[in-house]
Amino acid sequence: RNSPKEHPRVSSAAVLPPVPRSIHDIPNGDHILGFGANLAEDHPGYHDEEYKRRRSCIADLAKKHKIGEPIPEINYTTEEAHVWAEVLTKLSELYPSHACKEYLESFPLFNFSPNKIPQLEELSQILQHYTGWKIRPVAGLLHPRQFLNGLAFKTFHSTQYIRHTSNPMYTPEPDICHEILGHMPMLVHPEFADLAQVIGLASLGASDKEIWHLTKLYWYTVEFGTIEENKEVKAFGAGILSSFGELQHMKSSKPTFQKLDPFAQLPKMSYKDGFQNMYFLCQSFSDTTEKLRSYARTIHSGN
Ligand code: NLE
Ligand code: FE2
Repeated sequence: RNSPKEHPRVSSAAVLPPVPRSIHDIPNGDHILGFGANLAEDHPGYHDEEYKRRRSCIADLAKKHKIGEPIPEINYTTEEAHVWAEVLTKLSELYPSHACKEYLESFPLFNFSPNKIPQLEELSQILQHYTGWKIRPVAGLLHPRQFLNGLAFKTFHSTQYIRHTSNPMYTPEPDICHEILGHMPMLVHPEFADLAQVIGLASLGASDKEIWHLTKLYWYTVEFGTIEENKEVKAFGAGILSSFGELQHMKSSKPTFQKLDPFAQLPKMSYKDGFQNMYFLCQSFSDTTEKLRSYARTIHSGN
């Protein structure tokens, strides 16, 4: 009577990977998606063999990293340091008018300098100090299940290579500039950190379909979320905050804004088609976190 046929939820749960009990149960080496080592054809680094070699060299270090050990230091080249300097300098012009107040509050805690690309280990220690979060290096875009599961344990999987020099103002995939300038200042803010963790906790033991929906919720908040401040739109999503072009686009008359309903079907995510056409506009982090929690309850009450 307990046969899988009569209990479809039981049978589908049986093929899911075991629910991780700690960060040690989450592999970071064998679930890399997206461009990975083989950059897609429309990636700016696609025709640059040296760039690809450099990237995979940095990615290999991430694969070897063991939890508890310091994150390996990268000796960034002068060319790489120039990319960082340009990205930091240009973005800093827009932050005062385009970034949410929580971001602006946290930003000075990091003492970012155009002269040096910050190392993930020092950033991880700053996060630990303020919100107890940690960074774990990863070789590329991690599979959504492993990535979201990491958030449950206050762990942020981060790439360590840098975007291609040909376009410092936009990259279709995460790189160190995106991780640092987009995510780190937000993750030292407790209310935002809770929001991210709620999505992570919901992902523990979720079905593949639920993981997909949570990935979209993550995408439209942590990556591309906007927030209303005194009737103005400000960015809190890392994908906006790390791109000069996207920040300007967000404030232009082009995109539309919607309220987020975590129960509704969410639009398809786009990685490579340039800027977002639509952003979800939040009223506050606590309000959005509550909405996400209500959705999360439906996942874990299913059986
Ligand atoms: N478009 C962003 C940037 O240029 O920094 C990266 C988005 C990664 C999801
Ligand atoms: Fe990101």
